[in-house]
Amino acid sequence: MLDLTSEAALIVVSNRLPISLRRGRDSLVVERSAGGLVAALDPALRRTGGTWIGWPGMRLRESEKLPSVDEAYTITPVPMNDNEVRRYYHGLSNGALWPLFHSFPERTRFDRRDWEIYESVNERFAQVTADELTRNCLVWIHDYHLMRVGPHLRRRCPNQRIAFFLHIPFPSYDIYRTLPWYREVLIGLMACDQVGFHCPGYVRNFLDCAERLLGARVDRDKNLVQFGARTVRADAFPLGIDYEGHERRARSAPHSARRDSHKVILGVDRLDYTKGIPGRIRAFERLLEVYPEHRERAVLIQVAVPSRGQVAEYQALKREIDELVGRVNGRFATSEWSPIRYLYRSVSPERLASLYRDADVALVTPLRDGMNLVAKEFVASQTEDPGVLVLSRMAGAAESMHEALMVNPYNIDGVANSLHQALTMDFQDRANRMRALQRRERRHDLHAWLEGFLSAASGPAAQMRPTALQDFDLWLSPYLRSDLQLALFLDYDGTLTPIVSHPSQAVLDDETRELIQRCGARSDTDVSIVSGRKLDDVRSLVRLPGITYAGNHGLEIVGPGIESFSHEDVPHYQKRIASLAQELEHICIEGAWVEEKGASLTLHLRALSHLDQRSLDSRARELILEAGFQVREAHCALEARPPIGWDKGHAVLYVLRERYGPAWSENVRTIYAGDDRTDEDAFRVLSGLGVSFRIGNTDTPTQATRQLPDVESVKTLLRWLASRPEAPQG
Ligand code: GDG
Repeated sequence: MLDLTSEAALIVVSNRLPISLRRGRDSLVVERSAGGLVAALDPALRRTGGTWIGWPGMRLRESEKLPSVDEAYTITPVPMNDNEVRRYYHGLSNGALWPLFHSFPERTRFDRRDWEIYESVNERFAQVTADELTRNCLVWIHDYHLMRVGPHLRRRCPNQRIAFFLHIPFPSYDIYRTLPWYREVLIGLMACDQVGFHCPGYVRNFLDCAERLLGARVDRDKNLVQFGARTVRADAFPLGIDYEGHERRARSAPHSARRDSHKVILGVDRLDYTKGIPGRIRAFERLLEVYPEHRERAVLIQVAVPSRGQVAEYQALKREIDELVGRVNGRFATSEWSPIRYLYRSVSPERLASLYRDADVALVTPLRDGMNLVAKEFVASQTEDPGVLVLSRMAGAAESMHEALMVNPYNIDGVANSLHQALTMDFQDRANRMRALQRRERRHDLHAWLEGFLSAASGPAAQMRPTALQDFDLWLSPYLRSDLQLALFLDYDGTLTPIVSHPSQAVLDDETRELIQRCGARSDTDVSIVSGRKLDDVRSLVRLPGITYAGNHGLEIVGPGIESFSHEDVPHYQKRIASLAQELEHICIEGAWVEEKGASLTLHLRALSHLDQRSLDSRARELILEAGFQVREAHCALEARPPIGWDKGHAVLYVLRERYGPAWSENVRTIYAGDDRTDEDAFRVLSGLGVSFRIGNTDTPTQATRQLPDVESVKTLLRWLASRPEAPQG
C-alpha cells in the first residue's frame, strides 16, 4: 500500500489548475479558480503535499514563468496553444464528450481533427506528469478531458500506480457506442489501476461498455475488468462537500437588512444545457398559472454563472433563458413584485452562503448531472428555518438524497406540483427531511470521499481470478453448434508459447501440444497454426501430424485435405530479401539481429533498451522501404514483408474456402487466437463471422472479439475446446 502521508506522494492531473492566470497591465495576475473539482481536490493536496498539473487557462509567452503561488503543493502548468484549446477543449471535450456523456447524442459534434489534437494534448499531459513522478507516488487523473493520459503515461512508466475519477456520468452502452473513438477512450481508462465514478449506475454502464465494446472480462461482483493482462478496478465514490466549511460560512454570512417577505426559490448553476434552466423557469411559470396563491408571494432567484461562452450551443441557451425570464416577468410582474431575479454572473462565496441559507426551496433540476454539489451545499447551509430541496432524479445526487422531493425535470407539470408541495410543506415535515439530509451529507463529506478513494487507489493491486472454463461456456457455447464443424486457428509465438528473448527458446510445452492434439483428433474440429515463422520452422516446433500449417504469415500453407499453397511471387522476393538482410545486419547493434524467413524477414529488437530500439527502428524502416518491402510492426520487432497484399487474413480465408467451400461461413464455426498486430488481419476478415481472441496487453484498439490475458488462458481455451461434448456420429 502507498503511504500518502509521505511528502509529494499525490500528483493530481486535471484540465484546469486551482488557479487561473490573467494578463494584468504589466504582470500576470493569479486568481483562484472556483467550481466543484477545485473545492474537492485542494484539501486533498494540502493534506498530502504533492503536485497539481493542469492548464493555467491562458497562453504563457516564451519568457514568462508561472508567478510563484503560495500553495502547500507545487503547481505545474501544461502549455497549450490557441488551436489546441479550440480543438481539445472546446471541440472534443466540450463539443463531443460532454454532451455524449450526459446522454445528449444529438448535440455532439465529432471531428477527427479535434480527436487528433485531444490525443496529442493528452500525451503532453502524460509527458509533463512523467517528468514530475517521485518514488512511490500516486497519479490521480481527473475527468473527461484527460481520458487518454493513462496509456501514454503507462508506456513511459509501466509500473506507476494510476487512478482516474470521472466527474460526469458514464452513459449507457447504447449512447456511448456512438462515439467514433469509443475503443480508444475505453482503452485509455484500462491503462489505470483504479477508476472512480459518482454512482453505481455509471460503474455498471462502464463495465457493460468494457465487456461489449472491448471484449474485456468483467467481474460484476468485485467490479473488476480485465483487459489483456491488466486488471482495473471500477467503483462508485459519491463525492461529498466540505460540509463544515459550508455550514460555518452559512452561520457567519450576512443577513440582508430587509428580510425578504417573499418565499425564495433558488437555482444556482453554471449556464449549461445539462442543468435544465429553461425547464425550471417554465415549471415556475406553470406554478404561477396553476397555483395563483403564489403570485406576489414567491420569487425565483436564478444564479447562472457564465460558462463556455465560445461554444455556439451555450450562446443560444443564454438567449433562450433571457427570453424566458423576460416573458415570465412581463406576464406576471406587478409594481411591487417581479417573479424572477436572474443573475447572470458568479457571486462571492459569502453571498452564495446567504442565498443558500435564506432560500425556502432549492430547485435543482438538471436534465442529467454527474453528481450536483449545489444540492449538497444548500443542505449544509440550511442553518436556520429549514427549507426544502426539490431535486431531479437525473442528478447523481438523487441516488443518496432520498428525503428531497424528487422530480422528473422533463415533466413541467410535475415539477410545478412539487414546487407547490415544497412551498406549502409544514415545519415538522421540512425539519424532518432536512435533518436526515444533513446527517447523511455531514457523514459522507468531502474528507470521507477522499479517504475512500485514496485508500482504494493506493491499496493492493486488483487481481482478477484466472480465466476459467466457465468463461468459455459463456463466450463460446452460444456460438458453436453441434451440427457444424469448428475451424480453430492458432498463432504460435505469444499465443501458444510466451514471448521470449530469442525465438529458438519459444518451445511448446507438452501440455499445450497434447491439448492441440486432442482438439485436432476430434472429428468436429480442424486445427490450423498460423505463424510469421517459416513453414518448416513452425512445423518442427509443433510436431503434430494431421493439422494445417501456414508459415510466413500465410505465404506458404500445407494441410490435410487442402491444396498446398505457395504464393507465386515468393521466389522473386526470396532473391531480394537476402541483400536486404545484409544491409540490416550492417546497421544492427549488439542485441539486435535479423531472421531470414524466405520471402520476408524479421529484425528482432527485443533485447535492446527502449532508446536503442527507437533509433534502430527508424533507420531500419528506411532500408526496408528502400528495398521495396513493406514494414510491419510485431512484438519488439520489425518485419519486412513483400508487398504482395497477402497476410494472415488471406491465409485464413484460403484455408476456409479450400476446406469448406466459398460459402464457408454457413458451413463452419471459426475461432482465431493471436497476440500480435499481424493477427489483426485475421481478426478483421473474421469480424462478424467468427470469434477471435487477442492475447496479452495492447493499448491500441483491436478488431478481436475478446481479450485474453496470457498464454495460460489460451490453454484454458484449448482445454475447453478439447473436452466439450462431441456430437454423436451419423
Ligand atoms: C461537475 C459535474 C459534479 C456555482 N455558482 C457559483 C459557485 N458555484 C459552485 C457551486 C458548486 C460548483 O460551482 C458547481 O458544482 P456542480 O456539482 O453543481 O456542477 P459542475 O460545475 O457541472 O461540476 C457535477 C461536479 O463536477 C463535481 O464532481 O457534481 O455533476 O457536472 O460548488 O457552489 N461558486 C461561487 N459563486 C457562484 O456564483 N463562489
